[in-house]
Amino acid sequence: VRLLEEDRPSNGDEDSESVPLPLSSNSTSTRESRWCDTTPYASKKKVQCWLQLSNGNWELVKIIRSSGTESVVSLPDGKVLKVHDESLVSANPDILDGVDDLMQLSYLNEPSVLYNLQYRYNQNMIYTKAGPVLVAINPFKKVPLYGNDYIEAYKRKRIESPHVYAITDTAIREMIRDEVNQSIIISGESGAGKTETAKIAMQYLAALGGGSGIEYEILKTNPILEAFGNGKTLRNDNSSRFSRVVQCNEGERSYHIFYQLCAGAPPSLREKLNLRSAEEYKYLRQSNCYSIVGVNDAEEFRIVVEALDVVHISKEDQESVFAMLAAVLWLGNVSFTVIDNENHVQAVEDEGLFSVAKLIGCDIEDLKFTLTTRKMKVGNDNIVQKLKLSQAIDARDALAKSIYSCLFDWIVEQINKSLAVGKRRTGRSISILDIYGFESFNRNSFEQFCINYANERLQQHFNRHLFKLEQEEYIQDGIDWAKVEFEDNQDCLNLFEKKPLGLLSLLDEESTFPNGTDLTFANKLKQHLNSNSCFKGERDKAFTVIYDTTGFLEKNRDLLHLDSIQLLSSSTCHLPQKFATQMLTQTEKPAVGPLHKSGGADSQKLSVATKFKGQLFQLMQRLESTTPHFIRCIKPNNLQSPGLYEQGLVLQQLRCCGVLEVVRISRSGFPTRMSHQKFARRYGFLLLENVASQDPLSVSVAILHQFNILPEMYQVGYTKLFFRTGQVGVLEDTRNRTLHGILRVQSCFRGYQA
Ligand code: AD9
Ligand code: MG
Repeated sequence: VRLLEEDRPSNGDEDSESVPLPLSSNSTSTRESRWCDTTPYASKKKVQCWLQLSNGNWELVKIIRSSGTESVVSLPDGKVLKVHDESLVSANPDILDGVDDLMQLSYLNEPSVLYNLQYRYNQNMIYTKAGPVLVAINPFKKVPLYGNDYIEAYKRKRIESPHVYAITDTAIREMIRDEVNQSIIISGESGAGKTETAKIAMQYLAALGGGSGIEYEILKTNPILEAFGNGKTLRNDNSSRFSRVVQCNEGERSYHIFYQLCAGAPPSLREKLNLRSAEEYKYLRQSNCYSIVGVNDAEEFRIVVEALDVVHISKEDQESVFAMLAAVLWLGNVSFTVIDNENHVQAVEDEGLFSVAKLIGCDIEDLKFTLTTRKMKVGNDNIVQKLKLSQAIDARDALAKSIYSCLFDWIVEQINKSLAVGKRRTGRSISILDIYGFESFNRNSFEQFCINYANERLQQHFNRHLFKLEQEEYIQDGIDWAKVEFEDNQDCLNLFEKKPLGLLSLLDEESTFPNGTDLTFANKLKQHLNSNSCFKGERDKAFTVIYDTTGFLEKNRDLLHLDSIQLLSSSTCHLPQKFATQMLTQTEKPAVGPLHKSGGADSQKLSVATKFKGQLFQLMQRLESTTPHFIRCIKPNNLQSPGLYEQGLVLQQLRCCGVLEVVRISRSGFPTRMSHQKFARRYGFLLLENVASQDPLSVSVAILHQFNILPEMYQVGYTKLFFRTGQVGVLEDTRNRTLHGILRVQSCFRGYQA
């Protein structure tokens, strides 16, 4: 028995023109029926079960015999095995194959969830709801789910299958209905599809704006943001990154814009900037990768320039932007010679150095001096310290990074200005957050530390919100509900944020010690934090990240010298001057005054981690005042290849980003709910007495009695019935058996007629 007539999907507007859609199985309203079961393998009468194979994958097996502790099962390939019952996990009836909300599954266990997602994925149904959360699995190919026909269909509510369009539509409706700002929070691992998802959401907003609104203009600025903010990594050819100007791993690339400029700049610009091909710049050469399959950098450059025109960045300013990019590239080529036994250095006067001075608009002697010395305050005296080779390289790289980061901020500012011109503000907004997701590699460093910390904060936001929603629904429907205190990740956040003995405080403290090293830092953590269960990584066995503290202190200390900022402020060009001001406000604590007051006072600088934390708090504050909508992006394989679904990889992500947890948490309450009407309609025919004339609530109560559902296993709300996990399974089994019988009788009858 597959789809029964009454279970067929209803796309709302029945007589509306239908858009070609991928098959969507029994899509009923998302929250109405959610059946789950905590028992791993409850009934020996189940025909199908999940069995975990030695490679970790789950296989659907048929039970041939069961002794009570052991069962004989047959695998799809015909093999027959004897297994312990504990290794079997309940599988859902076929009717639930590919449901578009995981909450509709009778048995909510990992293999069932994995199977359901895979079932849909194989049919290009990459979106699935997990209750209130939208799960999106990266197809790594074009899927026929987008474009104007679809947008129109979602707008008119002709389609109800889960989609980014649908969630965006909900956000718009709620913004208007409740007059509350909305946010669409997209998370997932690198390469999982967050940026693409964000663009799809924007596409929907832009289309609703009729192709002329601010949303459309925002969409048009995408090439700029991607050129300056994205680069090729091993995980994603178009990865959103935040620091990769001076360091780049083998096979990866720096930001796209560098390669685009080198490949696409017209001759006059090349001459002005003394521009070479990408291969001639050390920063770009170090990773030994210059191109991306299927991408034409020169063509992309043209698109970016066009977009810069659109946001009204003048041709002069564009040239200044490109000059700054060239300055960064040439900075990487600046080299030093050691001049004494103490490893002190001098900058080599070559094309690199000259080009930097010219592009930044500063004196070459000043540049040489800044890159090789450091002004310090000792007591009341200003002294000049010569830099050693490694320090000079750090100073050079820090300058390159800062210029790039200021350039990025400046561009964003220009875009914002251009978008704001002449636009009426309605006062309400939808924010789309495309954030870097949890990362766990073989080796995890400071970057992962920051990224994962940010994700813990977001996770808390996610938890609080979803638990709250869940419980509010019980209260709204007036059921007897003792509030469940949920276990959140506050302990983990405390581990990061607690003062003075948290990861961030200890890191900052060690970073200010001249003699502090990554090792003394690691030892300090062990000494002070070993008693914290999160520190040991036992918070959740599914997710333990091991960080290597090598390089932590260096990355945390802001190596940009005030001398470098002063150099930029001495520039004859307006961008470097602006950047100098920008750097000062960013690197110093607010209390500290302007440039002239703080010469040499490096101790006043904020560490990278502290700045990061500040930005994170600002972000959270903004999100806190919005109604969030969550999208969890999942990467089905590490090869960026279509059609490949690796169960283990998907499962790990589902666990890490808390999708299964949302599901698990809902188990502790009354996760299955059905309106009185639906319940009465679905099971009423099983009643022995005639109830045709009765109201849905009375019919429902009669069903509950006939099937001996214990009072503590359900609650009757104003509009719905709420069940503990697994309760409806019994009813559903009976219903299926009965229907099976009816169908058999019918087919016999048809055979007889024929
Ligand atoms: V990172 O954390 O910024 O490194 P993202 O942003 O999660 O990462 P991105 O959106 O850039 O990943 O997606 C990676 C690639 O997957 C894209 O370049 C596309 O080739 C592919 N992708 C992602 N989503 C879709 C989609 N809905 N349809 C088709 C997709 N391809
Ligand atoms: Mg991205």
